[in-house]
Amino acid sequence: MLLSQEPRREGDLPFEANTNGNSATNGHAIYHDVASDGPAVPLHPLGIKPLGNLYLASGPNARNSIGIFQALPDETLAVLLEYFDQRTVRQLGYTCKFLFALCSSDDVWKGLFLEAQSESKFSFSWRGTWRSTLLNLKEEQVAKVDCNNVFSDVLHRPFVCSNISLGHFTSNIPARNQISRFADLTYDEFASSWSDRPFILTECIRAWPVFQKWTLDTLLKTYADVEFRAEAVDWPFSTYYQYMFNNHDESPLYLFDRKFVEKMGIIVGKEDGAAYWKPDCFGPDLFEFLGAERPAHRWLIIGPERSGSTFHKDPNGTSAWNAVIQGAKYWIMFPPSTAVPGVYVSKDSSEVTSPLSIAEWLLEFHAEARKLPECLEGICNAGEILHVPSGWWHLVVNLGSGIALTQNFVPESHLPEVISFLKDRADQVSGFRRDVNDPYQLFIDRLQEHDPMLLAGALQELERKQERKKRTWDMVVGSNGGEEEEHPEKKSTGFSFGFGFGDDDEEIP
Ligand SMILES: O=C(O)CCC(=O)C(=O)O
Ligand SMILES: [Fe+2]
Repeated sequence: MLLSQEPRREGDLPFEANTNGNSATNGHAIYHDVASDGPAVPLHPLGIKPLGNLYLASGPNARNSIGIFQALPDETLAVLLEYFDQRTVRQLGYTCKFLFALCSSDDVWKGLFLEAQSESKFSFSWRGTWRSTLLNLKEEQVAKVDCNNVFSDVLHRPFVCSNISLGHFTSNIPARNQISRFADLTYDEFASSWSDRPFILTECIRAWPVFQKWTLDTLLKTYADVEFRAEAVDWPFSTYYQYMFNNHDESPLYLFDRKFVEKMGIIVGKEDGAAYWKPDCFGPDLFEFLGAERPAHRWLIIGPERSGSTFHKDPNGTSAWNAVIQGAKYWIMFPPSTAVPGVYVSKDSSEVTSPLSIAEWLLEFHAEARKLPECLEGICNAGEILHVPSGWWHLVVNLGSGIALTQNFVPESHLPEVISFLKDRADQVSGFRRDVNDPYQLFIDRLQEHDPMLLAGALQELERKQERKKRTWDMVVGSNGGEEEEHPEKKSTGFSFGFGFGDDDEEIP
């Protein structure tokens, strides 16, 4: 349980400390998680404390004043709030200190803001929090209520998560976990030895013009009015820039735009005036056979410190590269069949459940994950590019504000996985235009048209794999009928495994 020390004196709240210039810690009293050696956490801006502090407190408990709501745990109150409209949340917050603290939760206001924007797009100025932005409140208009008799992990935890020091988790990477680093690789080296392993190339993208030209400030000058997609919203870059440098979100809104080439009017490829090009080492990308019908494949990624991507595998069995133009990213990666601590995958792999925020995963599971022999970790700095092999799990977090470019591709060595994915996981295929009805058949037809030998080889490889898998299964269940009685659907004759290439270990119980 998180326990923090009491404020040293009455009114030792950051907003007051800031005005009197109290500064060794920038006006923030340091709270320590005394139950572990975890990172220090500053005082909550409203003075809210973790529940553990209640047992040391002598004064009143604000929760005693919430009337009928006392019957509900904090978790339920937080969920209940999601059903209320703006006016109700605001007014409920004015009734007492505990409900003020609850109704000030910026997660709730983020939800209200996004809902309002989806109903009708309105113009706004970013004002540091979702609540102030939606209510258009200037700093001096924001109510500041001292909530130091509010004790709640539900309310305190997001604050802890948005203030963790990332360095605590991303430094001291054990030597055996380090992602390999090279200046560059040839395609032959990639194809023969590295298409199944993550690596970082330190020189390969330095010649890209965008590496010299793009910083957040130059992008602001050139593209201030261009709207980019950031999760559920399209914001002018000038607004997103303001948000980046003035937010306290546990999971900051992440700019992830797949139409950036068109929006920015840039050229991609090795031709005059190009902004950047595909690195040679990854070789041909077989989804190029799909032309305009290929699924979404390249993104501009911009985000502040702490933004990033929670654990996932890339879509459709593709591999990817991710190039950092400004900033630095911490990566933690696992091979396809690893059971990653804190990440729960449904039987058909269609659903992945993990802590909502990167910070929460780092706090709860990083130490355990780091001990797994399959774990790989690394920091990809500006001017470097990282390879994500097909099917690998990865979590990525920005260590500072930054810009990156990413592209998904299908190298020859992973063609079987991609064919298998499109065929056997049709319900999980993503990124294709709506009018592409049968991505699997389309890809097979295009491969047949452009490179029939390659297609034949991939299909043979899939058959061999299926045969191996069937043999393994027969060995596991034995050849007598005993098992078949209990699992008639798994009879060795007539039972189809499909290609099941990508995650075979997940499919054999
Ligand atoms: O830069 C990042 O946040 C990682 C992006 C990523 O993993 C992806 O695009 O699939
Ligand atoms: Fe990814």
